[in-house]
Amino acid sequence: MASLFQEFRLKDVVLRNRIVVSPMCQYSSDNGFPNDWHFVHLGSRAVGGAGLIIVEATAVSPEGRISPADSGIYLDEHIQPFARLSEFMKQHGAVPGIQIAHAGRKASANKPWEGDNHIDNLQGGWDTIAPSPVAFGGNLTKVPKEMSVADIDHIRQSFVNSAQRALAAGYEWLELHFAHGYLAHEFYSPLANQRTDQYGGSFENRIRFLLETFTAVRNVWPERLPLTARLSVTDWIEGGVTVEESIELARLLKQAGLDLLDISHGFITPDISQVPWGPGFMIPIASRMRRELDLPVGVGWMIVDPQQAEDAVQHGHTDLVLLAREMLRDPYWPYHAAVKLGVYQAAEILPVQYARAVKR
Ligand code: 8CM
Repeated sequence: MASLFQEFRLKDVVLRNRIVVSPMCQYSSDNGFPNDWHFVHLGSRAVGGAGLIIVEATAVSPEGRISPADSGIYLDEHIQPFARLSEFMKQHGAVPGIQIAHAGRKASANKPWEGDNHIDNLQGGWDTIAPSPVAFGGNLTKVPKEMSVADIDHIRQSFVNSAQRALAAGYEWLELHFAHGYLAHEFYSPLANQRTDQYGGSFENRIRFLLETFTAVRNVWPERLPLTARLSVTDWIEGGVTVEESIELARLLKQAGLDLLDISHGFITPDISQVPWGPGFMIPIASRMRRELDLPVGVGWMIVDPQQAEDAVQHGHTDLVLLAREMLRDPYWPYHAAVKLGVYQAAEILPVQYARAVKR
């Protein structure tokens, strides 16, 4: 059996394989509510055979949405429509996960296909908040309001409340979005955090929001279910966060109960010129972190070829492989990967309605 198709157990959750649908914003919600688009998008990928499906970055508060069309889990009314999604994913053998997020200074933006730029408050945008009053730059020119300690307490509690709603909605895997230049990463990176209080300056202070938020969520998220975090482990820029620092941060998160680290990178500034783009370029970093931390990891980025995914798992570089764009191209990527890797009875990856008609 290919390593990619071996089960993966984490706490009380068992994934049928190592293939994960990475959280991908659909910019298709109204006031945070997921709808039929999300049902089909996520449902198709459950039918397609993924082991774990992580619902897109879902905002913990309205002003934490990247765009007005982001999904959110900041109202109790959101629970039921999210439950409809998780139930279908479970029926088709996928574990339903969800990523909860706050976009910080990158919030209040247009959809990517409508410009990706900040929306003026007179046109439906809103005031953004962040650790420091420093704009992201590029298309995102709004200067955020510097968060007070009361604001920080409030957002930490919003993460807790959203985690409880995700649990009530049947999700079995929770990921905290600590990456991609959004709020938590803005605290972590000196490129966005210029605070002089207990939340800025030293490494210990810059990680305080992340550790406190993680710990507060861990206190309400059941021990039996995985709690993970996606971290931008490097900013790729002089003066930004480094893999070495991130190993130290992950060590502290592990002590606080982190079950798996979802290894990502960058996007704290619009300058992505130093990112070493290429197929599976994050795999070597994941491999190092997995080894040094002795912690399960997942990794994505430009993983397209089933053999590359298989090698990454087989050689112990990663526990899970996250696919994003490639899953948009092909919701049946797990089935096609099984055929390519010569998995016996690949058709059984498909639901019975399809498998009976498919010969291999
Ligand atoms: C959009 C495009 C590409 C990305 C993204 C998003 C939105 C949220 C996020 O990452 O975390 O990598």
